[in-house]
Amino acid sequence: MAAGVDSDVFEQLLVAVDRFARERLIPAEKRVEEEDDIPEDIVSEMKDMGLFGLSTPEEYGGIGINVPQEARLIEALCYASLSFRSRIGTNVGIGSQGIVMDGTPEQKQSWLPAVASGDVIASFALTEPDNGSDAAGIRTAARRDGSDFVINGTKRYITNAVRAGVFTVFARTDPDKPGADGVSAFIVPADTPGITVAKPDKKLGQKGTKTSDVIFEDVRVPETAIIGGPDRINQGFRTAMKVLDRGRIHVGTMAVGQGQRMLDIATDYALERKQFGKPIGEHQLVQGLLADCQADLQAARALVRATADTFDREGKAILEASCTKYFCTEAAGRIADRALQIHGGAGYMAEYDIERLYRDIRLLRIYEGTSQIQQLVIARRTLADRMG
Ligand code: COS
Repeated sequence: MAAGVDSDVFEQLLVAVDRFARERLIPAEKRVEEEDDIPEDIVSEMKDMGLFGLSTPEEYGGIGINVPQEARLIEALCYASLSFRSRIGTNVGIGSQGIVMDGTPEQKQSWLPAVASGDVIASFALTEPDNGSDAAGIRTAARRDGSDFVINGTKRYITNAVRAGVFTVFARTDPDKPGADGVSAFIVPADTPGITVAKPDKKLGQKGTKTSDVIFEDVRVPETAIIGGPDRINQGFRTAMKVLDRGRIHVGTMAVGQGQRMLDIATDYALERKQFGKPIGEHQLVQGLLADCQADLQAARALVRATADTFDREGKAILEASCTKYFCTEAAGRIADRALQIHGGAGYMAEYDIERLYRDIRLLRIYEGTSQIQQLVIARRTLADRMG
Protein backbone atom coordinates (compact mmCIF):
# COMPACT_ATOMS: atom_id res chain seq x y z
CA MET A 1 0.00 0.00 0.00
CA ALA A 2 1.36 3.46 -0.91
CA ALA A 3 2.08 5.25 2.34
CA GLY A 4 0.34 8.47 1.44
CA VAL A 5 0.53 11.31 3.89
CA ASP A 6 0.48 10.66 7.66
CA SER A 7 -3.13 10.07 8.75
CA ASP A 8 -3.27 12.94 11.30
CA VAL A 9 -1.88 15.38 8.76
CA PHE A 10 -4.32 14.04 6.20
CA GLU A 11 -7.34 14.47 8.48
CA GLN A 12 -6.33 18.10 9.11
CA LEU A 13 -5.91 18.69 5.39
CA LEU A 14 -9.31 17.15 4.72
CA VAL A 15 -10.98 19.46 7.24
CA ALA A 16 -9.17 22.45 5.72
CA VAL A 17 -10.21 21.52 2.15
CA ASP A 18 -13.80 20.87 3.22
CA ARG A 19 -13.97 24.29 4.88
CA PHE A 20 -12.24 25.97 1.93
CA ALA A 21 -14.80 24.47 -0.49
CA ARG A 22 -17.80 25.51 1.58
CA GLU A 23 -16.69 28.90 2.88
CA ARG A 24 -14.43 30.22 0.15
CA LEU A 25 -15.18 28.47 -3.14
CA ILE A 26 -18.97 28.13 -3.12
CA PRO A 27 -19.48 31.87 -2.47
CA ALA A 28 -17.19 32.57 -5.49
CA GLU A 29 -19.06 30.29 -7.90
CA LYS A 30 -21.29 32.96 -9.45
CA ARG A 31 -18.27 35.20 -10.06
CA VAL A 32 -16.47 32.33 -11.81
CA GLU A 33 -19.54 31.74 -13.98
CA GLU A 34 -19.71 35.41 -14.96
CA GLU A 35 -15.98 35.98 -15.48
CA ASP A 36 -15.31 32.54 -16.97
CA ASP A 37 -12.10 32.31 -14.97
CA ILE A 38 -10.85 31.43 -11.49
CA PRO A 39 -9.92 34.59 -9.54
CA GLU A 40 -6.18 34.89 -8.93
CA ASP A 41 -6.59 35.34 -5.17
CA ILE A 42 -8.25 31.91 -5.02
CA VAL A 43 -5.47 30.41 -7.15
CA SER A 44 -2.87 31.75 -4.71
CA GLU A 45 -4.79 30.32 -1.75
CA MET A 46 -4.84 26.97 -3.54
CA LYS A 47 -1.09 27.22 -4.01
CA ASP A 48 -0.59 28.10 -0.33
CA MET A 49 -2.63 25.05 0.70
CA GLY A 50 -0.45 22.84 -1.51
CA LEU A 51 -3.38 21.73 -3.66
CA PHE A 52 -1.39 21.74 -6.92
CA GLY A 53 0.98 19.17 -5.39
CA LEU A 54 -1.55 16.90 -3.71
CA SER A 55 -0.46 13.78 -5.57
CA THR A 56 3.17 14.75 -6.25
CA PRO A 57 5.52 12.63 -4.12
CA GLU A 58 6.90 14.43 -1.09
CA GLU A 59 10.50 14.09 -2.30
CA TYR A 60 9.57 16.37 -5.22
CA GLY A 61 7.88 18.98 -3.04
CA GLY A 62 4.32 17.67 -3.07
CA ILE A 63 2.01 16.42 -0.33
CA GLY A 64 2.05 12.87 -1.69
CA ILE A 65 -1.46 11.64 -0.89
CA ASN A 66 -2.25 8.09 -1.99
CA VAL A 67 -5.28 7.16 -4.09
CA PRO A 68 -7.62 6.31 -1.15
CA GLN A 69 -6.77 9.70 0.36
CA GLU A 70 -7.32 11.35 -3.02
CA ALA A 71 -10.76 9.74 -3.15
CA ARG A 72 -11.78 11.50 0.06
CA LEU A 73 -10.05 14.80 -0.53
CA ILE A 74 -11.27 15.37 -4.08
CA GLU A 75 -14.81 14.55 -2.95
CA ALA A 76 -14.56 17.36 -0.38
CA LEU A 77 -13.09 19.81 -2.91
CA CYS A 78 -15.74 18.92 -5.49
CA TYR A 79 -18.55 19.87 -3.15
CA ALA A 80 -17.80 23.22 -4.82
CA SER A 81 -17.91 23.87 -8.56
CA LEU A 82 -15.85 21.51 -10.71
CA SER A 83 -14.14 24.53 -12.26
CA PHE A 84 -12.00 25.04 -9.16
CA ARG A 85 -10.84 21.43 -9.32
CA SER A 86 -9.97 21.83 -12.98
CA ARG A 87 -7.54 24.64 -12.14
CA ILE A 88 -5.42 22.19 -10.12
CA GLY A 89 -6.69 19.05 -11.83
CA THR A 90 -4.13 18.59 -14.59
CA ASN A 91 -1.25 19.12 -12.13
CA VAL A 92 -2.73 16.63 -9.68
CA GLY A 93 -3.83 14.21 -12.38
CA ILE A 94 -3.43 13.63 -16.08
CA GLY A 95 -0.89 16.39 -16.84
CA SER A 96 1.72 15.24 -14.33
CA GLN A 97 1.02 11.58 -13.61
CA GLY A 98 2.82 10.36 -16.75
CA ILE A 99 6.02 11.89 -15.36
CA VAL A 100 5.29 10.60 -11.83
CA MET A 101 4.56 7.06 -13.05
CA ASP A 102 7.06 6.56 -15.86
CA GLY A 103 9.48 9.53 -15.84
CA THR A 104 13.23 9.24 -15.23
CA PRO A 105 14.63 10.63 -11.94
CA GLU A 106 16.03 13.60 -13.93
CA GLN A 107 12.64 14.31 -15.55
CA LYS A 108 10.95 14.16 -12.16
CA GLN A 109 13.53 16.48 -10.64
CA SER A 110 13.24 18.93 -13.54
CA TRP A 111 9.46 19.24 -13.57
CA LEU A 112 7.68 17.94 -10.49
CA PRO A 113 8.74 20.59 -7.91
CA ALA A 114 7.34 23.39 -10.08
CA VAL A 115 4.22 21.33 -10.86
CA ALA A 116 3.68 20.70 -7.13
CA SER A 117 3.97 24.39 -6.24
CA GLY A 118 1.62 25.38 -9.06
CA ASP A 119 4.28 27.61 -10.64
CA VAL A 120 4.10 25.39 -13.73
CA ILE A 121 0.82 24.06 -15.06
CA ALA A 122 1.08 20.63 -16.67
CA SER A 123 -1.34 19.74 -19.44
CA PHE A 124 -2.14 16.37 -21.07
CA ALA A 125 -2.20 16.42 -24.88
CA LEU A 126 -3.66 13.18 -26.24
CA THR A 127 -6.98 13.89 -28.00
CA GLU A 128 -6.94 15.05 -31.64
CA PRO A 129 -9.60 16.36 -34.03
CA ASP A 130 -9.99 12.89 -35.61
CA ASN A 131 -9.01 10.72 -32.62
CA GLY A 132 -10.83 11.00 -29.31
CA SER A 133 -12.12 7.63 -28.10
CA ASP A 134 -9.78 5.88 -30.53
CA ALA A 135 -6.72 7.13 -28.68
CA ALA A 136 -4.40 4.56 -30.25
CA GLY A 137 -5.16 6.05 -33.68
CA ILE A 138 -3.53 9.42 -33.02
CA ARG A 139 -1.79 10.98 -36.01
CA THR A 140 0.40 13.68 -34.48
CA ALA A 141 3.83 12.66 -35.77
CA ALA A 142 7.18 12.80 -34.01
CA ARG A 143 9.79 12.27 -36.76
CA ARG A 144 13.32 11.37 -35.71
CA ASP A 145 16.04 13.81 -36.82
CA GLY A 146 19.42 12.74 -35.40
CA SER A 147 19.03 12.71 -31.64
CA ASP A 148 15.96 14.99 -31.82
CA PHE A 149 12.31 14.48 -32.70
CA VAL A 150 10.26 16.95 -34.71
CA ILE A 151 6.57 17.04 -33.74
CA ASN A 152 3.75 18.03 -36.11
CA GLY A 153 0.02 17.78 -35.49
CA THR A 154 -3.02 19.23 -33.72
CA LYS A 155 -4.36 18.34 -30.28
CA ARG A 156 -7.95 19.18 -29.32
CA TYR A 157 -9.89 20.08 -26.12
CA ILE A 158 -6.67 20.29 -24.15
CA THR A 159 -7.51 21.30 -20.58
CA ASN A 160 -5.46 24.17 -19.15
CA ALA A 161 -3.49 24.57 -22.41
CA VAL A 162 -3.68 28.37 -22.17
CA ARG A 163 -2.22 28.18 -18.68
CA ALA A 164 0.31 25.43 -19.41
CA GLY A 165 4.04 25.60 -18.77
CA VAL A 166 4.55 22.04 -19.96
CA PHE A 167 2.66 19.52 -22.07
CA THR A 168 2.82 15.75 -21.95
CA VAL A 169 2.32 15.10 -25.65
CA PHE A 170 1.46 11.76 -27.23
CA ALA A 171 2.78 11.40 -30.76
CA ARG A 172 3.45 8.65 -33.27
CA THR A 173 7.15 7.83 -33.43
CA ASP A 174 6.73 4.81 -35.69
CA PRO A 175 4.62 5.60 -38.77
CA ASP A 176 4.71 1.93 -39.78
CA LYS A 177 2.88 0.86 -36.64
CA PRO A 178 -0.68 2.18 -36.92
CA GLY A 179 -2.00 1.40 -33.39
CA ALA A 180 -0.88 1.71 -29.80
CA ASP A 181 2.60 0.32 -30.43
CA GLY A 182 3.92 3.29 -32.43
CA VAL A 183 3.06 6.01 -29.89
CA SER A 184 5.52 7.77 -27.55
CA ALA A 185 4.97 10.26 -24.73
CA PHE A 186 7.04 13.46 -24.71
CA ILE A 187 7.59 16.20 -22.15
CA VAL A 188 7.38 19.45 -24.14
CA PRO A 189 7.86 22.87 -22.51
CA ALA A 190 5.02 25.16 -23.63
CA ASP A 191 7.44 27.86 -24.81
CA THR A 192 9.13 25.55 -27.34
CA PRO A 193 9.14 27.28 -30.77
CA GLY A 194 6.37 26.02 -33.07
CA ILE A 195 3.61 25.60 -30.44
CA THR A 196 0.43 27.64 -30.84
CA VAL A 197 -2.38 27.49 -28.29
CA ALA A 198 -5.70 28.53 -29.81
CA LYS A 199 -8.41 30.61 -28.12
CA PRO A 200 -10.30 28.71 -25.38
CA ASP A 201 -13.39 26.79 -26.51
CA LYS A 202 -16.92 27.97 -25.66
CA LYS A 203 -18.64 25.25 -23.64
CA LEU A 204 -22.03 24.19 -22.25
CA GLY A 205 -20.86 24.34 -18.64
CA GLN A 206 -17.86 24.33 -16.32
CA LYS A 207 -17.26 28.03 -16.94
CA GLY A 208 -13.85 28.99 -15.62
CA THR A 209 -12.23 25.87 -17.06
CA LYS A 210 -10.16 26.31 -20.20
CA THR A 211 -9.79 23.91 -23.10
CA SER A 212 -8.14 24.72 -26.42
CA ASP A 213 -6.58 23.32 -29.55
CA VAL A 214 -2.80 23.10 -29.42
CA ILE A 215 -0.99 23.15 -32.76
CA PHE A 216 2.51 21.71 -33.13
CA GLU A 217 4.46 22.90 -36.18
CA ASP A 218 8.00 21.54 -36.49
CA VAL A 219 8.41 21.47 -32.72
CA ARG A 220 11.89 20.13 -32.03
CA VAL A 221 12.60 18.22 -28.81
CA PRO A 222 15.57 16.05 -27.79
CA GLU A 223 15.11 12.29 -27.49
CA THR A 224 15.61 12.72 -23.75
CA ALA A 225 12.15 14.36 -23.73
CA ILE A 226 10.56 10.93 -24.12
CA ILE A 227 8.92 10.05 -20.80
CA GLY A 228 11.14 7.42 -19.20
CA GLY A 229 14.02 8.24 -21.58
CA PRO A 230 14.88 7.21 -25.16
CA ASP A 231 14.51 3.49 -24.35
CA ARG A 232 10.81 3.97 -23.70
CA ILE A 233 10.15 4.92 -27.32
CA ASN A 234 6.84 3.50 -28.54
CA GLN A 235 5.61 2.89 -24.96
CA GLY A 236 3.62 6.12 -24.67
CA PHE A 237 0.16 4.66 -25.19
CA ARG A 238 0.60 2.45 -22.14
CA THR A 239 1.65 5.51 -20.13
CA ALA A 240 -1.49 7.31 -21.30
CA MET A 241 -3.70 4.39 -20.30
CA LYS A 242 -2.13 4.08 -16.85
CA VAL A 243 -2.60 7.80 -16.29
CA LEU A 244 -6.22 7.53 -17.38
CA ASP A 245 -6.88 4.61 -15.03
CA ARG A 246 -5.96 6.73 -12.04
CA GLY A 247 -7.77 9.67 -13.65
CA ARG A 248 -10.95 7.64 -13.95
CA ILE A 249 -11.02 7.01 -10.20
CA HIS A 250 -10.44 10.73 -9.71
CA VAL A 251 -13.38 11.60 -12.00
CA GLY A 252 -15.59 9.11 -10.12
CA THR A 253 -14.69 10.97 -6.93
CA MET A 254 -15.58 14.31 -8.50
CA ALA A 255 -18.99 12.87 -9.36
CA VAL A 256 -19.53 11.87 -5.72
CA GLY A 257 -18.63 15.37 -4.45
CA GLN A 258 -21.03 17.00 -6.88
CA GLY A 259 -23.66 14.32 -6.22
CA GLN A 260 -23.62 15.16 -2.50
CA ARG A 261 -23.91 18.86 -3.27
CA MET A 262 -26.89 18.36 -5.59
CA LEU A 263 -28.64 16.06 -3.13
CA ASP A 264 -28.16 18.61 -0.33
CA ILE A 265 -29.53 21.40 -2.50
CA ALA A 266 -32.53 19.29 -3.53
CA THR A 267 -33.20 18.24 0.09
CA ASP A 268 -33.12 21.85 1.31
CA TYR A 269 -35.48 22.86 -1.46
CA ALA A 270 -37.85 19.96 -0.67
CA LEU A 271 -38.02 21.12 2.94
CA GLU A 272 -38.61 24.79 2.07
CA ARG A 273 -40.93 24.67 -0.92
CA LYS A 274 -44.60 24.17 -0.07
CA GLN A 275 -47.29 22.82 -2.38
CA PHE A 276 -50.71 21.41 -1.55
CA GLY A 277 -50.34 22.84 1.96
CA LYS A 278 -47.11 21.16 3.00
CA PRO A 279 -43.38 20.99 2.12
CA ILE A 280 -42.93 19.06 -1.13
CA GLY A 281 -40.54 16.74 0.76
CA GLU A 282 -43.59 15.31 2.51
CA HIS A 283 -45.05 14.14 -0.81
CA GLN A 284 -44.11 10.56 -1.52
CA LEU A 285 -43.25 11.06 -5.20
CA VAL A 286 -40.69 13.71 -4.22
CA GLN A 287 -39.43 11.38 -1.50
CA GLY A 288 -38.93 8.76 -4.20
CA LEU A 289 -36.70 11.15 -6.15
CA LEU A 290 -34.67 11.96 -3.04
CA ALA A 291 -34.34 8.30 -2.10
CA ASP A 292 -33.06 7.38 -5.54
CA CYS A 293 -30.47 10.18 -5.33
CA GLN A 294 -29.32 8.99 -1.92
CA ALA A 295 -29.06 5.35 -3.03
CA ASP A 296 -27.06 6.30 -6.14
CA LEU A 297 -24.78 8.50 -4.06
CA GLN A 298 -24.10 5.87 -1.40
CA ALA A 299 -23.35 3.24 -4.05
CA ALA A 300 -21.07 5.61 -5.99
CA ARG A 301 -19.09 6.62 -2.89
CA ALA A 302 -18.65 2.99 -1.79
CA LEU A 303 -17.45 2.01 -5.27
CA VAL A 304 -14.93 4.86 -5.54
CA ARG A 305 -13.44 4.00 -2.17
CA ALA A 306 -13.27 0.28 -2.90
CA THR A 307 -11.58 0.92 -6.26
CA ALA A 308 -9.13 3.38 -4.71
CA ASP A 309 -8.17 0.67 -2.19
CA THR A 310 -7.71 -1.89 -4.99
CA PHE A 311 -5.54 0.52 -6.99
CA ASP A 312 -3.46 1.24 -3.92
CA ARG A 313 -3.05 -2.44 -3.01
CA GLU A 314 -2.41 -3.83 -6.47
CA GLY A 315 -0.86 -0.88 -8.28
CA LYS A 316 -3.57 -1.01 -10.95
CA ALA A 317 -7.31 -1.41 -11.25
CA ILE A 318 -8.23 -1.23 -14.93
CA LEU A 319 -11.61 -2.97 -14.82
CA GLU A 320 -12.55 -1.40 -11.48
CA ALA A 321 -11.53 2.12 -12.59
CA SER A 322 -13.74 1.86 -15.68
CA CYS A 323 -16.67 0.52 -13.60
CA THR A 324 -16.16 3.39 -11.17
CA LYS A 325 -15.98 6.13 -13.76
CA TYR A 326 -18.97 4.70 -15.60
CA PHE A 327 -21.22 4.15 -12.59
CA CYS A 328 -20.37 7.28 -10.62
CA THR A 329 -20.66 9.73 -13.51
CA GLU A 330 -23.90 8.19 -14.77
CA ALA A 331 -25.20 8.27 -11.17
CA ALA A 332 -24.27 11.96 -10.92
CA GLY A 333 -26.18 12.57 -14.15
CA ARG A 334 -29.26 10.89 -12.67
CA ILE A 335 -28.90 12.85 -9.42
CA ALA A 336 -28.61 16.11 -11.37
CA ASP A 337 -31.75 15.33 -13.33
CA ARG A 338 -33.79 14.41 -10.24
CA ALA A 339 -32.47 17.35 -8.22
CA LEU A 340 -33.52 19.70 -11.00
CA GLN A 341 -36.92 18.00 -11.24
CA ILE A 342 -37.50 18.52 -7.49
CA HIS A 343 -36.97 22.24 -8.09
CA GLY A 344 -39.74 22.30 -10.74
CA GLY A 345 -39.69 25.46 -12.87
CA ALA A 346 -37.14 27.07 -10.53
CA GLY A 347 -34.62 24.38 -11.46
CA TYR A 348 -34.51 25.67 -15.02
CA MET A 349 -33.70 29.21 -13.91
CA ALA A 350 -30.13 30.47 -13.79
CA GLU A 351 -30.59 32.05 -10.35
CA TYR A 352 -30.76 28.58 -8.78
CA ASP A 353 -27.46 26.69 -8.44
CA ILE A 354 -28.90 23.44 -9.74
CA GLU A 355 -29.21 24.88 -13.27
CA ARG A 356 -25.43 25.41 -13.39
CA LEU A 357 -24.52 22.16 -11.67
CA TYR A 358 -26.72 20.26 -14.12
CA ARG A 359 -24.75 21.73 -17.03
CA ASP A 360 -21.38 21.24 -15.32
CA ILE A 361 -21.95 17.60 -14.48
CA ARG A 362 -22.73 16.63 -18.06
CA LEU A 363 -19.07 16.60 -19.05
CA LEU A 364 -18.19 13.90 -16.52
CA ARG A 365 -19.76 11.24 -18.71
CA ILE A 366 -17.54 12.28 -21.62
CA TYR A 367 -14.01 13.25 -20.61
CA GLU A 368 -11.26 10.81 -19.61
CA GLY A 369 -13.14 8.17 -21.58
CA THR A 370 -16.85 8.31 -22.45
CA SER A 371 -19.35 6.01 -20.74
CA GLN A 372 -19.35 3.94 -23.91
CA ILE A 373 -15.56 3.50 -23.79
CA GLN A 374 -15.86 2.43 -20.14
CA GLN A 375 -18.52 -0.12 -21.17
CA LEU A 376 -16.17 -1.41 -23.84
CA VAL A 377 -13.25 -1.79 -21.39
CA ILE A 378 -15.50 -3.47 -18.82
CA ALA A 379 -17.02 -5.90 -21.29
CA ARG A 380 -13.71 -6.78 -22.96
CA ARG A 381 -12.08 -7.54 -19.62
CA THR A 382 -15.08 -9.47 -18.34
CA LEU A 383 -15.06 -11.66 -21.46
CA ALA A 384 -11.26 -12.06 -21.40
CA ASP A 385 -11.31 -13.13 -17.74
CA ARG A 386 -13.83 -15.86 -18.56
CA MET A 387 -11.87 -17.05 -21.58
CA GLY A 388 -8.72 -17.25 -19.44
N1 COS B 1 -3.08 0.19 -18.53
C1 COS B 1 -1.93 -0.27 -19.09
N2 COS B 1 -1.87 -0.70 -20.38
C2 COS B 1 -3.01 -0.68 -21.08
C3 COS B 1 -4.23 -0.24 -20.55
C4 COS B 1 -4.23 0.21 -19.22
N3 COS B 1 -5.34 0.65 -18.67
N4 COS B 1 -5.19 -0.34 -21.49
C5 COS B 1 -4.60 -0.84 -22.58
N5 COS B 1 -3.28 -1.05 -22.33
C6 COS B 1 -2.29 -1.62 -23.23
C7 COS B 1 -2.77 -2.98 -23.67
O1 COS B 1 -2.36 -3.98 -22.76
C8 COS B 1 -2.13 -3.12 -25.02
O2 COS B 1 -0.78 -3.49 -24.84
P1 COS B 1 -0.25 -4.93 -25.37
O3 COS B 1 -0.41 -4.86 -26.85
O4 COS B 1 1.17 -4.96 -24.92
O5 COS B 1 -1.12 -5.95 -24.73
C9 COS B 1 -2.12 -1.72 -25.57
O6 COS B 1 -2.22 -0.85 -24.44
C10 COS B 1 -3.27 -1.46 -26.51
O7 COS B 1 -4.47 -1.75 -25.84
P2 COS B 1 -5.83 -2.05 -26.60
O8 COS B 1 -5.57 -3.09 -27.66
O9 COS B 1 -6.87 -2.34 -25.57
O10 COS B 1 -6.11 -0.66 -27.33
P3 COS B 1 -7.35 -0.19 -28.18
O11 COS B 1 -6.86 0.62 -29.30
O12 COS B 1 -8.28 -1.32 -28.48
O13 COS B 1 -8.13 0.87 -27.25
C11 COS B 1 -9.26 1.96 -25.51
C12 COS B 1 -8.25 0.89 -25.97
C13 COS B 1 -10.45 2.15 -26.42
C14 COS B 1 -9.73 1.46 -24.17
C15 COS B 1 -8.47 3.29 -25.35
O14 COS B 1 -8.15 3.79 -26.61
C16 COS B 1 -9.20 4.32 -24.56
O15 COS B 1 -9.20 4.30 -23.32
N6 COS B 1 -9.82 5.31 -25.26
C17 COS B 1 -10.40 6.44 -24.58
C18 COS B 1 -9.40 7.55 -24.56
C19 COS B 1 -9.71 8.57 -23.54
O16 COS B 1 -10.03 8.26 -22.40
N7 COS B 1 -9.59 9.82 -23.96
C20 COS B 1 -9.78 10.92 -23.07
C21 COS B 1 -8.58 11.78 -23.19
S1 COS B 1 -8.24 12.69 -21.77
S2 COS B 1 -9.70 13.91 -21.49
